[in-house]
Amino acid sequence: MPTDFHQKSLFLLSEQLSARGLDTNFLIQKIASFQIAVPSWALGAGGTRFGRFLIGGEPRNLEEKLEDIGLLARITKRTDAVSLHIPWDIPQDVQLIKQKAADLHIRFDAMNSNTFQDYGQPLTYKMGSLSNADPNIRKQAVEHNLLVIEIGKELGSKGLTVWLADGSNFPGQAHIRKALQWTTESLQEIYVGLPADWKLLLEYKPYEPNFYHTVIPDWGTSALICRQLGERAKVLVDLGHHLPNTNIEQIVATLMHQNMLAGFHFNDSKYGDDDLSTGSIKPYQLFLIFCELTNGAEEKAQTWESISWMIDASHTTKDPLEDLIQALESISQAYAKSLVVDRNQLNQCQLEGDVVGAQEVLQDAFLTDVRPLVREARIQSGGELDPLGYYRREKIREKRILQRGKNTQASGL
Ligand code: LRH
Ligand code: MN
Repeated sequence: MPTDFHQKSLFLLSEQLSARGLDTNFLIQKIASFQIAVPSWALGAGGTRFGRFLIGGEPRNLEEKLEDIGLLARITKRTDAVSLHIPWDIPQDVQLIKQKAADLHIRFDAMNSNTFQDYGQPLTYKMGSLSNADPNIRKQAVEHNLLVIEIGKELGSKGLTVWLADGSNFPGQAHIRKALQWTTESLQEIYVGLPADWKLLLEYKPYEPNFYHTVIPDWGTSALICRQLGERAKVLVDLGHHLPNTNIEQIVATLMHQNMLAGFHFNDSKYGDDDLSTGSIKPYQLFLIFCELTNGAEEKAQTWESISWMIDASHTTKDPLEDLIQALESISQAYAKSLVVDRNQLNQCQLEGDVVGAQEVLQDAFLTDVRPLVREARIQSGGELDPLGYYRREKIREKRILQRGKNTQASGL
């Protein structure tokens, strides 16, 4: 993209925005400071039960994962952090990993525990972890989470994300109330082990890998448990963890209203927990979610700084790094579009019951091409004008294959 095209489109947009009383430079600063964490488990080709097709040049260890995130940070300026998953990413040498991350200007966002797989621990999680009827297995799962906190403390993380696969596949298999009670008691032991400046992000999911009941299936169950744990326990919203046609922006508004929104796992989906590229299927929903977020923060329902922003995706057909470049871009665009909503006009319409007018205000913002703003925020931060173009022009994947090999497989899903 010729730079002058960018300049012209930015000039036209800033004319449009100042006509609405919006300060382009203020918006560019807001967008530039909005950083999204990248998951350590989404740097290789993701698989499904029907197969996994390697992409070539996948990172072979945590150092190489940090290199890939460092590259994304440098060319997009949309990410400055990694979210690690334990045991997939246990640092063999903590000091080396800290130095590597510091050299790449990457910080460690929330840590993720894993009690949904067996990876050589003494007792199996087949029939559940924190909710397991066997107190020894619950104890093992609690200790795993406390270990994850210890690793995170050394790396400078300030959060623990707990997602439980726990549940059942058939009626009668589980005692639903006892499973909930055991889960809550186990989480209380974990919460007690949480450093005072950490938060616990409790992720819900309606189904998969269990297909009859899941102990924490929805935002309400997660919120009820968080209330019992304490004020530093809040609800993590993974966009793919909702039954079809769920109004996710209303869930976000409700959680902000209660100051109980921990953060996001951004992705998109058509049917289930598809973990597709954010904004690739339902961009208007993503925009509406950001409208609730920016308005909730402006009206002090919950502070912007208290919310964690992370991607959680799986790449079965795309190059993981290209997919992440696209996701970072579409999240930034949804945020930018929410910033250009004419709030005064919308509030007026809501007060007057002008339903048509209200939709006009929202869609005017959604249909505003904010790409010049996001581009300008990136280049003012030292990023590439066109990160995807740069990635392809520089043949980064080809170079990774030469350096790492064609059949390397990154740890993760
Ligand atoms: C569960 C989930 C969770 C992660 C896993 C990789 O579906 O969203 O956040 O632990 O994906
Ligand atoms: Mn998730």
